Amino acid sequence: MSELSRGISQLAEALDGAQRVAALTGAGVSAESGVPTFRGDKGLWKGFEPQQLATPGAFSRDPAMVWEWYDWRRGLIAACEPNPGHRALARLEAELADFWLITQNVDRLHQKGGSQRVLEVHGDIWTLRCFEECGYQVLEERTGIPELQRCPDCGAPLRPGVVWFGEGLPEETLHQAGLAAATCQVFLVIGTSSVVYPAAGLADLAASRGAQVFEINPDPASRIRGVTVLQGPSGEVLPEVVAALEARRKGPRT
Ligand code: BV8
Ligand code: ZN
Repeated sequence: MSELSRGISQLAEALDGAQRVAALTGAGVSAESGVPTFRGDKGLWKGFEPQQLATPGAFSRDPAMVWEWYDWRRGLIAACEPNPGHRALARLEAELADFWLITQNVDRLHQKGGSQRVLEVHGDIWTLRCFEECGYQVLEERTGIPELQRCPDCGAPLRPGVVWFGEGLPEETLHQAGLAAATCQVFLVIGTSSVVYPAAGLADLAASRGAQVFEINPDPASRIRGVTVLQGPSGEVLPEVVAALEARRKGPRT
């Protein structure tokens, strides 16, 4: 039995016996849908420093340029469909009594793939809101809007509803994600380079409370002691994990 198949059956067994399960996903989960990752060779940040684009300072300095970069990304994402990894996570939510999906992704492909309970700790690219925080926000799913949009209530520029570097994460969402990580028995780290905090700290929190941590990534990055790595693309590994869990539940109780 290969290392990977051993990992898959270990994870299926752990999921089968857990009361609460939490998963943290990153850009790698959307890679097989065609959404470029942030730090891969064709990374979204290519040629740009994240601090150049994904910060409030960058937006106040040059809102049109930052807006254009997000509009380009929205166009990219709009052409992408959920992949088998997204769908497997939606099946996991249906199969498990208490499953929390925490995502750093802003593309909403988890929801498009059927997940209902998604904690978007870095916001989402389809919500626009007033840069001056006057309270205006709108769901804007049209793409190809190259020119900077203005707030209809106060005239300030509209910004994407994502969390930029140096900005706090949405409090209630982060609180729920922290609670899930602190009280789960199994924590999955899927498709993330685990470099961006506080999201990356959720796996440490889960491990510190005794959860079993599993990482699914072709290029594993987690530094959690005792992490079990399932080395492979999430679009292939996750469906096998869910199939193994479902087989355990259909077959005679072991
Ligand atoms: C905060 C939304 C405090 C926007 C993002 C200096 C200055 C300022 C801040 C800091 C600083 N030093 C440290 C910080 C903290 C900073 C941080 O952690 N920086 C890092 C870079 C060191 N964090 C913050 O600033 C956070 N806020 O700390 O605020 C505060 C508190 C209260 C009040 C005020 C302030 C905010 C962080 C959020 C930033 N926003 N995105 C947008 O999308 O444009 S971050 C961005 O990186 C994305 O959200 C992305 O999800 C996230 C993490 O990247 P990954 O998802 O992991 O993607 P990556 O490309 O890196 O990796 C892909 C992985 O997939 C790889 O491992 C690869 O192997 C794998 N993969 C590839 N293919 C597959 C696969 N896996 C599976 N299957 C495949 N097929
Ligand atoms: Zn406004």
